[in-house]
Amino acid sequence: MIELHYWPTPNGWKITIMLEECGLPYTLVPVRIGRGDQFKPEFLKISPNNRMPAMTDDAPAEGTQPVAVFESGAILLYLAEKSGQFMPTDLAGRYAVMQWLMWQMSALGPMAGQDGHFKIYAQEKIPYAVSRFENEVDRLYGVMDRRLGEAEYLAGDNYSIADMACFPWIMTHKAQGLTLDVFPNLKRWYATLRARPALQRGLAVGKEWKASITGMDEEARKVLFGQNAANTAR
Ligand SMILES: N[C@@H](CCC(=O)N[C@@H](CS)C(=O)NCC(=O)O)C(=O)O
Repeated sequence: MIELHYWPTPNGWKITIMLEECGLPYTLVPVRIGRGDQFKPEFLKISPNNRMPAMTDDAPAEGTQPVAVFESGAILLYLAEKSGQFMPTDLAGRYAVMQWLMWQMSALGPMAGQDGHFKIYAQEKIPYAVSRFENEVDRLYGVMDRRLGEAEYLAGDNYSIADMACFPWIMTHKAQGLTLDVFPNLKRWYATLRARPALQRGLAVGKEWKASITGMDEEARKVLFGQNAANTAR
């Protein structure tokens, strides 16, 4: 069984979306990132970067030992391999997925994350940082829009883990004060994915946990911001 260490945030949703899409059974372990669960020694054993999501599989396809995986992109690849779904088997198709997945992990996710940080969470609003990340996210939306003007999905004709990785980071556009109206192909893709029942189930996972922690409260701010090597080596 897959055990997913999870909190309902964009990087977490990528995995619940995939699990719901591919139908693999799973259980959840909540990682209350605003309360510091990401620093617990038992979590660090499977996720040395202090970040969720992370997963274990006690019934892997090979060997008898459980397999642990951290980094959402790696988890998506693992689940695609285990389920045999949402990843083409031919070489060109596989690398079409892989390149857009790497693009999400290295560009869209981190840049949209920083954009959200400086616009929404930072108490001091720094104009240079706000415009730097907003411009970069705008550029990345443009890249995606051009790609989705030539293909239905990011990797071509078929919905894949690359689309699942990107979706939650496009979903944040309204909160970040961005619009999809100027990106018609991206808007079409977004609406198509939004209508998928499995994706909606994935987004609903753990919704009720969030209600117990009121957004970015003082305690969460202390835990999440200002981390460095010294204060995270517990
Ligand atoms: N590259 C990582 C990023 C994971 C990540 O940043 N997770 C956030 C939540 S979306 C987290 O665990 N934050 C806890 C913290 O900042 O201490 C991945 O894609 O898995």
